[in-house]
Amino acid sequence: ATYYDSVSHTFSEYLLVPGLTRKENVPDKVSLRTPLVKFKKGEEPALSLNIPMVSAVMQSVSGDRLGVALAKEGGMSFIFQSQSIASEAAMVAKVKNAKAGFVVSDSNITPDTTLSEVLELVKKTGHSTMPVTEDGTPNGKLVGLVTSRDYRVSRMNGSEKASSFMTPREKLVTANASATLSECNDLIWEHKLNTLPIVDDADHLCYLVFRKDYASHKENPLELLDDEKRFMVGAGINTRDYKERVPALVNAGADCLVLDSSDGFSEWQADALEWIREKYGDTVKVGAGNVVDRDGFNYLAEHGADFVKVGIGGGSICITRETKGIGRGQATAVIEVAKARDEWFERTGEYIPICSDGGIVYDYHIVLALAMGADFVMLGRYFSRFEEAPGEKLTVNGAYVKEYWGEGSNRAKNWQRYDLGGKGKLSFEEGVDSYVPYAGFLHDNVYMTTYKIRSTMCNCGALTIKELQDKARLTLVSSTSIVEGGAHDVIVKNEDKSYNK
Ligand code: MZP
Repeated sequence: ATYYDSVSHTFSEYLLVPGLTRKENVPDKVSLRTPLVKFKKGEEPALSLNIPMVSAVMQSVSGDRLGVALAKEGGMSFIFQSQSIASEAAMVAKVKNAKAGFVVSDSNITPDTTLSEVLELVKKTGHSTMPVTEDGTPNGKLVGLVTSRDYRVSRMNGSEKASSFMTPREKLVTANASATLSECNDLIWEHKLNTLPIVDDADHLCYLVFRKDYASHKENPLELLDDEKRFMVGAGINTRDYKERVPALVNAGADCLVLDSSDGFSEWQADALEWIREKYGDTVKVGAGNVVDRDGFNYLAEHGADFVKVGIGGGSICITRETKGIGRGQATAVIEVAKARDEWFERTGEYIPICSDGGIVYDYHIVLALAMGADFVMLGRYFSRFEEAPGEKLTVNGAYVKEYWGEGSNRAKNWQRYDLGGKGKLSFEEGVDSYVPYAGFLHDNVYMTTYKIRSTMCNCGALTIKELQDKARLTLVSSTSIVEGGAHDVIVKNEDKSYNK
């Protein structure tokens, strides 16, 4: 046997030591753009992500609803492969066909339409809106409302205080209680932003909540709807039925595929990669994994993987280490594979992104993973808590929870993920079925998480992920200093258990 010289570590055993924060290091200026697939030195990757987060290839995580919500934020879902080929392809197609917005037009809408009538329509669609006028000017004849699906119906309840649910990306503009529709239009157009009217009762407009992510360069909101842009979506495949599954997913419009396996250092994965390359050349993008060391990375790189996924046994629902005794501390795995990726780049001029998969518990773990060399992270538990995740929302002991089950649990019946060429069924469980605390809507959580990532990057003096990787200084911490890192020796008032998540 070979023994490694050092122990393997998890994210919680590391901290970043701040670097010089220059004046330009402000969160709003940080770019989280990152490559998704391999590219040659001096070239741009064919696919990139705007935030370094993808959702896990899991039944309780990546359905089409979450796929749309995450794509809107600039990340990507990998639709789960432990379902029939037809239903996976249908989910992919649903994300690809989802529209960012749609027009509600009503013959009753005229320039004289009252605000409460407009609000009724807004409520009916339950979404954020922007008025469309015939000639495209604020005071022109109102012919419709462009609504996009990213606002929640609950926000339409006029009794809520707007400030209680606003994110830092939003700002309140107070309108006169007797504001006319055209006055509202003026405000909306002046700011060219997405807006949601808030009423104090059914009739009186108190505020408009503006979001800063409306395409401000678009003069005509109708343009937002035919816009050729479609949401990005990925899809999982396995090493058994890829000859049928891949063509169906490609036809459905999947942007990127990934081999979904707990241990990807295998000839089965090499066969699947080679088959895809033979049939599609480089036009179909496919990631492979999971691996935890240099040899595993090099093997998948040699067989043409577009990115490589890292991590065995670190997932929150995973019991692989306990049942089979295989795996490696996630931080150590990422550090070694990142080194292998850099050596490969030096040797071949080909940059193959790596994805740290599983074991992210706190938001800061994401920055650590990036600093250690990951190009993006894959998360299961994190996304399973959101409204858009496929799991059932239930109450347990008076608190809302969502269901979250592992692909290695009996419930998922995903034997293909653990397939070692055996008889085609799960022989023993490698995952558990669980509950996670319900955490609301994806948008609000991802916004906060990415804001934290940007903030930490500023502490490290980095405006890009590449700069973070180059500049980051990491230190191992003792178990006593981990205790020191939380609130300690005080009685915390109104403890908010989520403050450090
Ligand atoms: P986490 O984000 O919940 O910590 O981990 C999610 C990752 O755990 C998935 O992306 C996948 O790699 C892995 N996973 C999924 N199911 C199991 C299992 O049942 C598992 N053992 O380990």
